[in-house]
Parts: sequence; structure tokens; C-alpha cells
Amino acid sequence: MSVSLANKVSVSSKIANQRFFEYLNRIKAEFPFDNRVTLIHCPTFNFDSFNVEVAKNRAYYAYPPTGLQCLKAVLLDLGIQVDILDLNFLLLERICQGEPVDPLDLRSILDEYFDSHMVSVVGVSAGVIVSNIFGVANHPFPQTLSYLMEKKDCMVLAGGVIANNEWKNLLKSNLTHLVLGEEAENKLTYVLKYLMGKETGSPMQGIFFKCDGEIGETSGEKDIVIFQEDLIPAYDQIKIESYNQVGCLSPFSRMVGPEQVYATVQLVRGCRAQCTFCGVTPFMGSVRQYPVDNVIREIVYLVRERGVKHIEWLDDDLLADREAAIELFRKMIDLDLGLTWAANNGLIASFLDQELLKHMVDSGCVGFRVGIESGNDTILKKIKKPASKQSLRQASKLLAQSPELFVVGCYIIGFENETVGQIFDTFKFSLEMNLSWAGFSECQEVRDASVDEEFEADHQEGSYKRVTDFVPSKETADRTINARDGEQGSIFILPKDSVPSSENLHEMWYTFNLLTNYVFNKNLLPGGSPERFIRWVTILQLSYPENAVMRLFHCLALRLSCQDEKAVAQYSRAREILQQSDYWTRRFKQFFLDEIMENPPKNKLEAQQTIKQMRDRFWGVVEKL
Ligand code: B12
Ligand code: SF4
Repeated sequence: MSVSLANKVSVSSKIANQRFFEYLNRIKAEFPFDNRVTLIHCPTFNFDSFNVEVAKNRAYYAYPPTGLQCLKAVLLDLGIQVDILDLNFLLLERICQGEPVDPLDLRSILDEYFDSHMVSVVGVSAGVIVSNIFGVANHPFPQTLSYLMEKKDCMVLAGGVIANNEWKNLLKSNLTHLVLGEEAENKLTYVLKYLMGKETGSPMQGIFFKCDGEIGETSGEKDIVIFQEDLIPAYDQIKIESYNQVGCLSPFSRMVGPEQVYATVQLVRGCRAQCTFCGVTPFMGSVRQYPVDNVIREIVYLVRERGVKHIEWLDDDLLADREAAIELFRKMIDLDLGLTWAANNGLIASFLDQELLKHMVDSGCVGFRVGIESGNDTILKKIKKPASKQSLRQASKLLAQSPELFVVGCYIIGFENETVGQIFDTFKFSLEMNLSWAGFSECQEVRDASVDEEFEADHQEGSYKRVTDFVPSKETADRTINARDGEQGSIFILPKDSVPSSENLHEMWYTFNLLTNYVFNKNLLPGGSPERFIRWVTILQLSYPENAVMRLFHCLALRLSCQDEKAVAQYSRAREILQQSDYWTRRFKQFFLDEIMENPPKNKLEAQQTIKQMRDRFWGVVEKL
């Protein structure tokens, strides 16, 4: 790894560093470094809304711990022995393989490991979907950290996006000895070299600590990680061939078949854009690229030696260097690896062009997300999205030429002070873009450390800012939204110049999702591909087994593709859910779906008519917006 440094150390900063070294010396004396480090990957699913059926369906995320593997790769260069303990994988594996009495019991896994391993340094990564770690009970990240701190026999380090956002609160709560901010290869190397008594080089900023009750940050140069290491040795303890047996990466990884062994790969760190709502640029800084040949070697290793059949890019801006991306795809094509790939983290739509798209398809791309965010030019400008409606329309035309790709457009609603009218623009634009699917999410501020002043008061009063899932239906174990009677009203009567309440926003999310993805889905139109719709919805149903709307539209799509027996099964399941659930009964009435349930189509022609009638009815409303 080469290190690039910026900014000079100021004289006053020496005091902060003196305190840091004073603290580090104490820790070093308390836990003499034995050349062994364990890195823990915390569960990435929400313990509060945990649903055992979803876990057994292998629908929770099971990402390999790539960030920890990168750290391991640089520590191996220092001759340190590194274990990676993937708690997410182990927990999901235990649930998928048996019927554990307490499926969320982390302690037994930690006990089993630490009873047989003495380690002087343990690093923990907060890999959980709920980022308000102090706002929910039973959160695995603080649970794991307090387990380790209570043991009092190792130095504890925290890192990753959430630790970065919560560093002050973690230190205040004595949940860790140090927090290493942002990308941590250089900072971890620095701390461990110090513990080993090796030459460390200049101090760098971004290491957070608490000395004698006072919280501080090291000062010095800002390090920029330029990752050049070989990641292959860091796969030694990762059971990559089993991750698909306990979870998934995204609907794309399920779409290619849940039995396909998958892995994740990265070409670029950082992003060219600086969208105001996104933490990527502040967290990762500038765009940096891995050597293309290293990435190719990793892919070849994964395919040929570990049996991987599908990869997903972790990049925020995979196409940042167009020529490098083309070189990469070309090499993948030449190697003829029989591999599929997807970019669930998203591509920037306005940077797509015909040549790139061709290389993507030929190298195995099955689909990707594109960040569209808004259908209102004022909002697009305000959030500094590198796109306009015009450039997005061009992308939509380009994408229409590759119908084999499943492209999900991502939209955000509820930006600060965004009006109902502006949000309607996004909804109408999602219909105009006419992609395979629309992923709506509600804008949420991911906490940052500067809000610590309110932490204690908020924490005590239980009003600590709630940052939950960006998709409201994932907030509850039964996947309902605005479930109480009376919370579901028409969003179309909201004044266009008003700013919606959070309930209204949830309701808008619900309505847009229903209309764009189901009622107006292009694959349910004559000339569309109901089979593609069926494949996607089948995967979504693994996460939403009790969603009656999905059942009904799955039934309609099956009728369109003349799979009548299966259609009857979906219809019957929808009926059962409705019989048991007031929530779904109300939702069906609200959108006149109860009428379809009373008179369900019996064949392809009737299904086409049903869908057309439904569209005509809603189009009247949409047109007036
Ligand atoms: C895969 C992924 C997920 C997976 C989990 C992956 C995992 N292994 O845990 C899932 C789908 C569960 C997920 C959930 C969420 N994610 Co996410 N995710 C990603 C994605 C696409 C790749 C992550 C990755 O592997 N990166 C590559 C490695 C090299 O980087 P890294 O993991 O960050 O690791 C480095 C540092 O963080 C640090 N580090 C990490 N762990 C540790 C541990 C220790 C001890 C130390 C010292 C350092 C350290 O050092 C590592 C090497 O530099 C990134 C985008 C991206 N390109 O990074 C978004 C990203 C990190 N996610 C993001 C968000 C917002 C979330 C959620 C909050 C969304 C939500 N509300 O649900 C949650 C929070 C989860 C979390 N991890 O903190 C944002 C973060 C923005 C920000 N800075 O605030 C990103 C950047 C996406 C985006 N474009 O907005 N995510
Ligand atoms: S393009 Fe995507 S990753 Fe880049 S800053 Fe904008 S939202 Fe973040």
C-alpha cells in the first residue's frame, strides 16, 4: 500500500498527540501486543425487526467482510497473524442450519471463539443496517463492544462507517479504547507499528481516543489510502463458497439463482460526485482505483479456485475511469469466466454510453441500480446530483436498447423542505423513466459525530434521533407501513406546496411503490416480459412473505405468461393473507384491489384486461398531478 499525505502538522496539535501517546502507552502496558489481531464483522441485519422466516429464506444480507479483508491484507504485510470472525455469517449459518432457541444470541459465538483464542487486539466493524446504535435495544455493535470491554483482556478498536459517525458517543460510553476513522489501513498500521515498537512515520489525524475522561483526536497529516495489496491471502478464513447458503447480496444475486456462489469485488474507492445527502465523499474522499490486474487476479482466483459464479461491485462509482472500466470488462470477456455480475450499489446514469454498456453486457452484467434521486430539476441541482432530467431521459433511451438488463432506478423522497409537488414530480418521472423497477427510499440523515452535544439529554429522554431503514417497509418485522387504522389516506389530496409529515411520506412511499412497480410496470404491458417481473418478485417475496400485493401481482404476471396453476397458488395465498390481516384488507380496499380479488382473471386475456382497467383508473389521477 502506498500512502499519500496531505496537510502539515501544526504546533498546537502536538498537545493532542502527546495525550494520545500517553494513552497508547498505558494501553500498550496493559495489553502487551502478542502479534495477533482479531477483526470482527458484526451482523448486518436489524435485530429489532428480525424475522426468522426471512433468515431461513436466505434473504438477509450476507456480505463477505471486504473492509476487514483489506485491513488484514495490510497487517499480513507487517507479519501480524490476523483472524476474521464474521458474526453475521456465523449467526445466519446457525439460523439456517437449525432451530436455535435464541437465534440472536451473539454471546455464545463470542464465548466459543474467545475461550480458545487469546488475542491482545480486537477490532470491531459495525456492519448493521440500523445506524442509530444507541437508539435501539439489543444492537449487535454495542453488544459486541461491551462484551470485549468487560473482558478487560484486550485492546478494543472500532471502525467502519457507523463507528465513524458515532465515535464520540462510543468513547463517552466506554465501549472502545480507540475509534479509527474513515478508511483505516494507514491508521491501523500506524497504531500496530507503535505497539510493535516499530518506526511509525508521521502522526496522522482521525484516531479518536479518551484519556483521563477527555475525548480527543490525533492531529497531523490526513492520510489517503491507495490500496495496492493483493486481497487473495485474506480469503483464507472466509468461507466464500457458503455465503450464498446463508443469505444474499441483493435481489440481483438471487435473480441469477440462490445456488450460485457469489463474492464482492471493488475497482474504485470514492466517487466523483458530491451529492449533498450522501456520506461517500466526506467518508472516502477522492476517487482512487485498484490496479486493474489485481482485480482481475482476484476475480480469476474467486472463479477458478473458489467456485464463484456471480460477483457484485462494491464501488460507489465503478465507471469513474471510463478507460479502466472498459479495460477491466474487456479482460473479463477475454477470460470467458462464465461469470455474471451486478452493481447493486449503483452506477451514475449520466456517465453511461453505448460502448460501455456493450462491454458491460458482454462481460456478464445482469443488472444494476442507477441513482436518479429526483424528478425535479430544482431538487437535482440542490442536492448536487451529477444529472439533469434531460441527461436522465437520454440514459433511459439508451437502457431501453438493452432489455436483457434489469435496471433499478433509485429515487429519494423527503429531502429537507421538499414539497409534495416536487415529490410528485419524482413519482411522475419514475413512470417516465420506465425502467425495470423503481427503488424509492426516504431521505434520512445518517448521524454524524458533531451532534454529540445533544447525545446525553437525548439518550436519557429516549428521544435520540431515530435513523432507521431508508425503506419504511423494512422497519417492522411484519413489513407493514402506517399499520394503524386511519393512517392510510390518499396522498393525492395533499396540498402541493406543503411539506409532508413523516406519516404522509410513508404513505407516499407506499403509493409510489404500488403504482410504479406494480400497476404501471412495463413488464406487465403487452410487449413486456412478465417472466422478468416474476423472477424479481419471487425474490422480493423471500423478504416479504406476507405481502398480499406482491402475491396478487405475481398472480397476474403468471396469468400473462400462461402459468395458470402457479397463478392460482399465488391468488390463494393472497386470499389467505387477506383473511388474516386487517392491514392488507384495508390496503386492498384503498387501491380497489379488493375488486380484482372478487373477480380474478382466469387467463392471459382477462389478466390483460384487468391490468388495463386498473391502469386507466389510476392514470386519471396521475395525469392531474
Ligand atoms: C456492502 C455495503 C453494505 C452492506 C454491509 C456490508 C458489510 N460488509 O458490512 C449492507 C447492505 C448491510 C449495508 C448497510 C448499510 N450501509 Co452500506 N454499503 C455497502 C457498500 C456498497 C460496500 C462496503 C464495502 O465493503 N466497502 C469496501 C471496504 C474496503 O470499505 P469499508 O467496508 O468501508 O471498510 C473500510 C473502513 O470503513 C474501515 N473499517 C471498516 N471496518 C472496520 C473495523 C475496524 C476495527 C477498523 C479499524 C476500521 C474499519 O476500514 C476499511 C478499509 O478501509 C458501501 C459503499 C462502498 N463503496 O464502500 C455502502 C455504504 C458504506 N453504506 C452506506 C450506508 C448509508 C449504509 C446504511 C447506513 C444504510 C441503511 N440506513 O441501512 C447501512 C449501515 C451499515 C454499515 N456498514 O455501517 C453508505 C455510507 C455513507 C456514509 N458515509 O455515511 C455507503 C458508502 C453507500 C453509499 N453510497 O451511500 N451496506
Ligand atoms: S453519485 Fe452516488 S455515491 Fe456518488 S456522491 Fe452521489 S449519491 Fe453518493
